[in-house]
Amino acid sequence: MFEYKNIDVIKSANQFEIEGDIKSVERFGSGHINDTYCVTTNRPGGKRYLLQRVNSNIFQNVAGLMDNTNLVIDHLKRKLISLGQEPDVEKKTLTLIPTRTGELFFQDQESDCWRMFILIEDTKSYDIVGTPAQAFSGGQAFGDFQRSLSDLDATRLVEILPNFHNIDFRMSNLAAAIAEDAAGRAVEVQDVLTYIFDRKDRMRTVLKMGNEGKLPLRITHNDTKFNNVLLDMNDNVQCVIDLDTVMPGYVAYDFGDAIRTIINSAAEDEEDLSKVILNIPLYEAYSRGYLSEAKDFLTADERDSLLHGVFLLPYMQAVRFLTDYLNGDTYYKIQYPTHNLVRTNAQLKLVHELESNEQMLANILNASMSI
Ligand code: ADP
Ligand code: GN1
Ligand code: MG
Repeated sequence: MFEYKNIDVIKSANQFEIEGDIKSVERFGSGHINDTYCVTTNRPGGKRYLLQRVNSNIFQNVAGLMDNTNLVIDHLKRKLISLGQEPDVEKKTLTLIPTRTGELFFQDQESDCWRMFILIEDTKSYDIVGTPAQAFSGGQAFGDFQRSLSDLDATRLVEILPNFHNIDFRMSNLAAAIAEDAAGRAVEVQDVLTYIFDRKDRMRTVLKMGNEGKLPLRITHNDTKFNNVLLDMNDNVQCVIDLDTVMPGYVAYDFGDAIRTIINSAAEDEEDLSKVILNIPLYEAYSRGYLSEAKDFLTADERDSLLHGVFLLPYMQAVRFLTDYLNGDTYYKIQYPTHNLVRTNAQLKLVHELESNEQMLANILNASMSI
């Protein structure tokens, strides 16, 4: 991949309507997909900005993606204003900074696309959740996000990554990766594949419910891992971020993906599998926070689907990491050659832990629904 020098990043940053002259650009955050930079200017007390190079290998329709982002942000801002929260609009939603020619993104000579947001100050995003209060706030954030978008016409959104959470699609990608074996790694992952294929029927439950017409398609976030919500310094909800995958989807996907990162006591790529254990108080807190916002709009079948999402999302994530490993690491950023395999095993250990505690997880979720 083409490596950007600071000077090139500054050049890209300068395409946007920022106030003041750029003092510095620095790498920021820990996402797996886009390259993110913090842009500081020399204006005393001035805003900082968040510049991102969108991963155009993954997002091939950047114009559609930016239209989606703009539409969603605009809808959320109008909602806040209608609730009398105008002064908080730049804190509680992302704000896009247009280019100096009024576009939503800038395409450079390498054909890479860049976009800019206001950097929301005095916020934190957590790769690993520490306290039930943080988990509760995260649940509120994503529940409120789904509710706030429930009256946005879904046909106005482009489906940016079709079949994103469709497990049949992910399994067929895995099968293709095994058949092609581009990196010659299939031989070393036979046990992992057995573990995955043993569970494939059960993991189709949400998709089956959807196909039977039991689950409404809603506008969902589709990347609800916990570092995609910003909390304030007191761990109250501030803002949902990373809107690249906002598309029609099932609520179980958002719920399951959030729980995937919250309930895991270890990092997504923990090598020591004995550390991948469940943090039940965080699960309970997220469930309560989410349902405090969502329970009134969820149907009975959607409520039933949530627990299936909890099993499905770490499983699907393992399938995706393993597919990338077999393909020779073309999708996720990696730090070392076996990174995607380590991630796969950590997700599957999580699936194992969830399966071993299924009844308790169900009981907690049911209790949270009746509060
Ligand atoms: P990726 O798709 O690579 O995950 P994100 O949009 O999630 O990219 O951004 C990466 C990280 O940057 C986030 O996890 C968060 O820590 C930080 N971040 C993103 N947007 C903002 C913002 N507007 N204000 C403050 N921090 C942000
Ligand atoms: C990616 O962009 P980021 O790091 O928030 C991925 C998610 C995965 C996640 C796993 C567009 O999310 O689907 O769940 O990594 N995003 C895309 O950490 O594929
Ligand atoms: Mg992110």
